Amino acid sequence: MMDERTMNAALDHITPPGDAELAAMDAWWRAANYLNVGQIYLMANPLLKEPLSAAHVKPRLLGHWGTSPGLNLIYVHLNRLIRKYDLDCVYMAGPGHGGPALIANVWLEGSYSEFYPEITRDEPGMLRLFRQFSTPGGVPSHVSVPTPGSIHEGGELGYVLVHAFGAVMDNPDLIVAAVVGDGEAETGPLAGSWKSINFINPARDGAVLPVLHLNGYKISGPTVLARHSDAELAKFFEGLGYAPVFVEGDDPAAVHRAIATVMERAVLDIRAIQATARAEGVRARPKWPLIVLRTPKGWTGPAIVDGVQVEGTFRAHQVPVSEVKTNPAHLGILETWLKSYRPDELFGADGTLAPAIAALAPVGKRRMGANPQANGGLLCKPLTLPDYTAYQVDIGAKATKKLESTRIFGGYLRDIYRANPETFRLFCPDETNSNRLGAVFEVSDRCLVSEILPGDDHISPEGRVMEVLSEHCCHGWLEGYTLTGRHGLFATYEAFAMVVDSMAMQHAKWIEHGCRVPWRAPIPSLNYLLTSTCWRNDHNGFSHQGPGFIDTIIHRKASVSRVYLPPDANCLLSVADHCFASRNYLNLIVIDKQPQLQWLTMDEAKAHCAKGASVWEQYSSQPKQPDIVLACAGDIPTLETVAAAWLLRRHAPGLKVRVVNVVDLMRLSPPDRHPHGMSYADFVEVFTVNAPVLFAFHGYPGVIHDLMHGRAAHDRFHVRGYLEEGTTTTPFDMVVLNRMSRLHLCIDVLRYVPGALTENAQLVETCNALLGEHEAYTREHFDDLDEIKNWVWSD
Ligand SMILES: Cc1ncc(C[n+]2csc(CCOP(=O)(O)OP(=O)(O)O)c2C)c(N)n1
Ligand SMILES: [Mg+2]
Repeated sequence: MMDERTMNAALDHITPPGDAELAAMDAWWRAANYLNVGQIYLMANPLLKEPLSAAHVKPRLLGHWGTSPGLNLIYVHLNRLIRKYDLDCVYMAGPGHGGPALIANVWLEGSYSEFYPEITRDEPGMLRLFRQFSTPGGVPSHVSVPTPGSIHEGGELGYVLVHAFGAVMDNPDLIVAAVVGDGEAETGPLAGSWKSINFINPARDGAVLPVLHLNGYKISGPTVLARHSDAELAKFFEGLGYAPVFVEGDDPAAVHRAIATVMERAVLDIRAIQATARAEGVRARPKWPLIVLRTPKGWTGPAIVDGVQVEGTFRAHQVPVSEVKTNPAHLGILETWLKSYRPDELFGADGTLAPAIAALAPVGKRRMGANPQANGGLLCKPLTLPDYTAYQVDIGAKATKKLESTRIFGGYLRDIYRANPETFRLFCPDETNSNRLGAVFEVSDRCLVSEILPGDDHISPEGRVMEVLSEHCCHGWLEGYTLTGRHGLFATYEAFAMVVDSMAMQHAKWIEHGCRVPWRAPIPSLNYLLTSTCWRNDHNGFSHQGPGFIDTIIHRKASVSRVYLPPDANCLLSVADHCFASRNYLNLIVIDKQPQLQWLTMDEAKAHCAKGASVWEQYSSQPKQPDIVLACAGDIPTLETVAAAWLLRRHAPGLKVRVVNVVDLMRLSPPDRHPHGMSYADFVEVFTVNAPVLFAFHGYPGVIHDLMHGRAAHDRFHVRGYLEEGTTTTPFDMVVLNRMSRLHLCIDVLRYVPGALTENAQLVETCNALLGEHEAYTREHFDDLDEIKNWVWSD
């Protein structure tokens, strides 16, 4: 922690900008505000060379003015410090709806025109900049993927801090200035992410400078934090471990002066904290600076419209003066507003920025729009992946050995950590041990930059296993980490992955859009390992059962969505190796952590995973011309399916059964809907032309029907899966409750194969009797029948 002496020394170094520099900075701010308003309103006459007329105004007025002056103010002050201290700085706008603000600034600094040469730095370019904003064929209204310097869209509010903190992990020189909207600060994820400083090690990580922007309002109401006094806010943030500093005002000159000093001090504090930690080691959690900025919403915009106060109120949130095309008074307000920025002082007659203002921009990659950290694929180094086959399981006689597959995978993960000491992290809501991944602790501790007690297990500030009981933090940090070009894995209980459904959806949109922006380099995929699955939460019960995250991923664009259901350890290793080497995907891997039968040798697993779906001849009674295909995807469905095939061999030997396993779920899609979709020929090879298919699936049955939509074979697929039945019970009871047990599958097979029911009536009785026995036994002995529990394959 920085002591008072260091702090004062930092203060001594502050040299506030002089009057001339402040005047130039104010001019930059006015220019950015002007460009903001221009983007929202104008489709012609960008420099107001003619009197403003209705014809110059866009027919649909879109965009958010209210947040923008604050975002612009912060931008120009960061620029000063970037130049002064040669900072490696990225800007993240929590209120990403302030898209026109960021676009204005990157245009002013010149980076925009480098990415988009047609948007020149002159009058024609300015006009194109205005015309493209929020118009058909143009650019979106938020700080979206096409915005240079952005790795945070901020459309769905709440994630700016987690993205910022993820970006600075293992990025010692990076500072992310993260603007938090006061409305955004009310969201659960944002409110839950202040704690991220407990996981930032100043010796090896960079720093986040949060700027809480209290403009007082969200869309049409006040914000909670803005109505708290400074004294209350100081206590709140001090309690969280920050050193908050306050800037407040509505007089531009005074605010410029105040924020310049406060921001410079914050940067020096950050540097002092880092210098101390880097020289002396990390002794305690530093008190990181945090700026609270109170300025009016829609500052410098129209004060009063139609007799109603707009500036400084919620009414300034979006377009503060509307119906400009049809209301001459409003047109007049707009013209006066635009002219209040004195554009003739800011831009030459040709639209180029006045040299004294342009000189405020940092140069080259230090410009926030050109910082490669915000195009992290450029900085990305491939992971050094150990040979995954070295961790293979010797399965012995097939399907006779039970192992915890994720524990095997843990060994592989440990060695990925070892081989990539600065570019790989595991993110997990304190379930690393529970998920059987504890081998990573042989190489790295859990990270905590706070008090550590003698009894703590593998906890240190140097740790790089990120355990925080917040799925939002885990997901958001990993997003920030991968968006800046590094690699990782989010491992979590299956049911609680749905806590971050929406984050996954937003990130998928980002990646997908990124694929269509030519200058965005591919980033490492976001990898999920879901364990503790719905089928094996017999100990936790119903609340812990929910396979719906699969639904979330399959509904994302085919270019980014990948879902894998490895049935055993060797398949898990093969799938994971593929995922870790990939770019620009959301890779979902689902496998339970409990001891489970091992089906395939490593060579078989490799071949199976390469195909994504294949016939398991070794478990089929008649793989060539079957009466029925028993298909499965997921570990427990695989167990029930193979056990059903085994029962059928014994009790209905005349029945020809083919067992198929699907490890890559997207193979089921028609090839025109997903790049992994099986061709018709491959599909027929696996599922035959016309045999009925009984499909045991890990998740909700509708997923399979959904994926298969468009295949001619749809009608002959009968899917069993999770039916939202569960409780605290035995493992086998879970599959019984959901009617996916081997016994149910056997009865279903007889129903779907013509004539089989009459020929094998005895088997139906046997299955029903066993189901009855199961019911009675479990209710009496609280355990599964031995013949179920101890079942292994035998030829
Ligand atoms: C999670 C989420 N909920 C709701 C919205 C809709 N929304 C867009 S802007 C906004 C108000 C934001 O207020 P604030 O964060 O204070 O931003 P600013 O005042 O700077 O515009 C809301 C509720 C959203 N974008 N994201
Ligand atoms: Mg606000």
